[in-house]
Amino acid sequence: MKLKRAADDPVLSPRKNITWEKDAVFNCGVHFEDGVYHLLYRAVSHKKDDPNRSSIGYAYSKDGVNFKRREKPVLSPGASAEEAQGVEDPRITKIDDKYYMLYTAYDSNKTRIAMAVSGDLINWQRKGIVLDWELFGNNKDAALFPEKINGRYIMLHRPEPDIYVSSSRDLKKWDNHRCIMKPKYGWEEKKIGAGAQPLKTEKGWLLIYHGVDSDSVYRLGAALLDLENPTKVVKRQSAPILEPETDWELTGDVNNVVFTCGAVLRDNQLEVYYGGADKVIGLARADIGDFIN
Ligand code: BMA
Repeated sequence: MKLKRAADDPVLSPRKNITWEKDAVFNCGVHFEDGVYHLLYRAVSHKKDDPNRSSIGYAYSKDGVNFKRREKPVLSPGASAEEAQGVEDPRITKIDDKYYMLYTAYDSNKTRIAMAVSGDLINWQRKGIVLDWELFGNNKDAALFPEKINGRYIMLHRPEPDIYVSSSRDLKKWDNHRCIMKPKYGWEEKKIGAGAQPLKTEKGWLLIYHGVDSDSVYRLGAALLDLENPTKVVKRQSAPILEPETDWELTGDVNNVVFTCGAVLRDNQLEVYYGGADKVIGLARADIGDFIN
């Protein structure tokens, strides 16, 4: 499987007149429902003595390409000591009638996984840190599965350099921690991490993830996890499905990066929203038919 860019240009770029997102908009979670694409994206405003402080903004679209944005962020940094330096990389999952956002809480030293819950994707209630820092150290790249499996909620996360799965009865206490994927191919030699929220197919959970090579180039890859036992990797493609090629993927705030936090699957059409060089948001698509069969 290979992703094909929907256009030569990004679908979302920073709004220069909006302070909190004037310098970068990138890594976004996406949720598609009733004909509307909802994006929750990481936005950055650089200040000379305070670079790289992230908020999370909201955008929506009917065609998946032309987005309208809210004036204000839906989540701002600084609500707690853990989030003092930013809220980053949101991943969205709908379970029953609630939306869950897992995001990175950054305090300028440690990264932790945090959760927020919403009924409308705009008003979010913080639920705090998901796994104690003492358990895994720095952790991020977390995403929830859209349904319980064997009565338990399932979460992907990434203590460096591997992808883990943990489960929970109540979304509060997490256990059954299992490493499910380690770096394997040259392009993911340094580390891997979950990308988009897991997408259900009849052949397994489709996982679009990122891999980082020894030169810190970020690429995207694809794997399939067993439907009933998502700790089992059924398939993993050896070649990346997307790598930095366009100017806006090669050059930005962090060069040579394609990084996803969200994708939509409609029939066999996969639509991946991704950050280009930590600066803009691009869209690329693929037919997953050959990959899952
Ligand atoms: C990762 C995350 C992402 C970022 C990537 C490349 O560690 O912080 O938000 O896109 O690095 O800089």
